[in-house]
Amino acid sequence: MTTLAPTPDDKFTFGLWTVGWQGRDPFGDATRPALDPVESVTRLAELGAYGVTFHDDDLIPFGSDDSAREGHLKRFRQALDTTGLKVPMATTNLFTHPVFKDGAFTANDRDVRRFALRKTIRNIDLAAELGATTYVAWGGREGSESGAAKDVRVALDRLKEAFDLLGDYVQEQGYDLRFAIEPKPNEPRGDILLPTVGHALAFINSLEHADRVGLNPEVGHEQMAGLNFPHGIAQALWHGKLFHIDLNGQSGIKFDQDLRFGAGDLRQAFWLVDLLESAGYQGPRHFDFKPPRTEDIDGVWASAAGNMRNYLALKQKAAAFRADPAVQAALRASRLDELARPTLAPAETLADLLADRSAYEDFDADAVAGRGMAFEQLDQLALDHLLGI
Ligand SMILES: [Mn+2]
Repeated sequence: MTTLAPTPDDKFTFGLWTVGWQGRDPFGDATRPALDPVESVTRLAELGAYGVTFHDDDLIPFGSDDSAREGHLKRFRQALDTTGLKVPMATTNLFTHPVFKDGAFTANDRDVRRFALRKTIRNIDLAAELGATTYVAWGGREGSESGAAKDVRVALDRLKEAFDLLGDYVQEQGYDLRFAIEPKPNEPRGDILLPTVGHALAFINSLEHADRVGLNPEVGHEQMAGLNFPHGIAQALWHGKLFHIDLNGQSGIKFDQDLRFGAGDLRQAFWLVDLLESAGYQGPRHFDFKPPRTEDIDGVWASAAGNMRNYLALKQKAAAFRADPAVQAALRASRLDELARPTLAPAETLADLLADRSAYEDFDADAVAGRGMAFEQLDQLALDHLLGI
């Protein structure tokens, strides 16, 4: 067993809002004091992280004047310089201030939409200056609680308008920056636009700067909709759209738990790490979790460290699973190699298929139906590896 101690080479990143969450929820007040972003940067660097990410308001409280803004940024830049932590991603808070109660880019109020664009562009400038190459867009309040309140087709026009304008801006400025849309089915709105990976992938196709827009899927968000997260990630990879990823834990269909990665559905976490590592995903392994409000500050850092430890442990388990000769035999028994073969032979045509009597007229469906797939044996081997048997 090699070390489970993370290093910057592992590309682990954390949002300032994760460790900085004070534990305020819809039913209770904060259980922890505010955390200075400088302390977060310092502690995360000590734990072995590669970088930090932020919403504009995490770093610069909403409404700060220019001199206060510069003061916050100066301290943050100093902390980055001292620790060597990177800022690979940034995003905009378009959900906390009451002005965004009906959304931002799709708010019915036009002046709110214009303000949201200006707020985003201002933080895009900062993101580019700090070296970020991904700009995440989570449409937390782009949605509704009731039917007539939101004309969804028109709202999607406005959402496209926003991404087209932001793409124009980034292109005009010459920034090396791509957008990553983060789907979520609900919470805080009753229903949110672009609720799943699939909805967002389809939407991106309609954008003027489609090449510059991809996804930032979050484990818990897909699982809140009962979906298989590794399947969603596999499809995002297949489309070349996995620009970034939010790792955390979720126990089934309930409120957005934001548990540390590895908590919640451990089997999906295993298959996710297996997928990311075998697919050669190069982006940051970004944790978007919330240390539960039961924890004091020591618990916050224990929770943060647990994310990275669990990822590295699952990476070891997945590598051992793939390298196991028994697994390789089981994969063949389950005909994964056959799935990889095109259904028509090289140079074979559709006419050839239609003329192939063995494919239809002489095909013995009952005999073929009798073949076992041997998936249970394969899956048990995975579970054995995961359990360390
Ligand atoms: Mn979440």
